[in-house]
Amino acid sequence: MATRFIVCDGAELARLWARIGASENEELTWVPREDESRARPTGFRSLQGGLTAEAIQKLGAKDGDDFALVSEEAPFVRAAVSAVHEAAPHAPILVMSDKVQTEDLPDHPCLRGAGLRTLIRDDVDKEFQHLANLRRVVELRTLLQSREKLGILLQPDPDPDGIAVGYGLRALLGRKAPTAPLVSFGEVQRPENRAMIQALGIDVRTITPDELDEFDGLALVDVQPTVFGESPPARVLSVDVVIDHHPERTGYDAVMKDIRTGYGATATILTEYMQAVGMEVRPKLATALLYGIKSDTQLLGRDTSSADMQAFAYLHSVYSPALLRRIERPALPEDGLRALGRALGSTKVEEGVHLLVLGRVREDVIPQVADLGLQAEGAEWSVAAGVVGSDLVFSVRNVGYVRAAGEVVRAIVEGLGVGGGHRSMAKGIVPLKNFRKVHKRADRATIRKALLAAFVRAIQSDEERATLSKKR
Ligand SMILES: [Mn+2]
Repeated sequence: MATRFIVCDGAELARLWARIGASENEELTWVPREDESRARPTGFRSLQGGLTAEAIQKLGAKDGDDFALVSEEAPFVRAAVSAVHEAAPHAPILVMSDKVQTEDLPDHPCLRGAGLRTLIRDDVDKEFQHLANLRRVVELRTLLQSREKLGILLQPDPDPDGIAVGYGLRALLGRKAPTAPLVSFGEVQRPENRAMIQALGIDVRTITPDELDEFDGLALVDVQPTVFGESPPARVLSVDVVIDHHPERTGYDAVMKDIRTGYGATATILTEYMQAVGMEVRPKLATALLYGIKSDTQLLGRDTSSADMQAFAYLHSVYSPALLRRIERPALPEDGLRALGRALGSTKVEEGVHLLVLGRVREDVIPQVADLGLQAEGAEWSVAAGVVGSDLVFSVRNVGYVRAAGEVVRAIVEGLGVGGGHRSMAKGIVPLKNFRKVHKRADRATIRKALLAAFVRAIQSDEERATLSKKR
């Protein structure tokens, strides 16, 4: 094992090091200050002859050994760097100091600066953050433990973040679905989100505001009461708990509120709670929370805080990749694959747009085909369209450096249907009767022609606008 030579400046720092607890492969040396010659700290030997290359040489460093210089004084560190460099030219040096900056030191090919007390301080601060989270959990548990039936209310058409947090809160409280169901005023609609609750086996009950009466406890997660319309039901204006990351709203009472607007996902708050109590996070729950963070931050893209990154990293060590794949890539039905085969049979990338028209398919096939379509050579945009019920539904993906997909889709569906999305993904829905009003028919060829023309037009007009605004 490589040896670490620890060179401490004075008795105080040597004792500090000794208290932290030296590792067995550390060779402890110190350079006494003027009045310290008899104050030798236990376990340390003094550097014979002071801070010189000869003294360092006598330590007998071999190839692969490291040096740490522990000091708050720049002259000491400078002298030590030179001495070590001369005696052991290839030995890496770690300078541990809160005051000495590496810029003030002589050039060295392999030197790194680190804090000393600040290293411990960072850990201490982190622990106090855990403690603050622990306090929240204790509050939560105390507040809710005597409630017979707790409603965990999500926003209407719950998204993965809300679902994961509801699921996680229930686990944190040690409850099961019968005494703490996840409820919502509007059912889970997006096919991706349905795939999530299916893969995880989570039940989200759709209820009416009146049905809230059956609960003697109410917790809102990833949502705040005043989101439920102009005049929300009275029951939601006075609740027990709100845990959220959306901008703080007023006009309601909550016994306990934990709103962290700097966070990209509420799932991050829940993950911190679990870390704070030292709860074992099972792969299923970790997968749900990880997916919640991933989808709310668009894979740690915009609006991501370092807290989200840390929670994500923590969850990443326990989640189930197989389960996540099942959520993100739901199994494609055979007729969906055949529809894809027909569409691919005559596929063509035109003006950077790869458009695949599937005909009548199950809705979750459409976004998956859009993902796939973007892999076509020359495609900057991928559009997958299909007929679901009485609507024409299309999913859009782009390579990211072109105009925002959401804007393009909004331009296309204007006056015809609904649509929107983000920079690189979007979705549009146009009722078939509206489509027929404009295009007479709604067969695959007509849909293809109409959508392609609309996309090329929308993308180009966006580009023109972009060029114009640049010129200005
Ligand atoms: Mn959220």
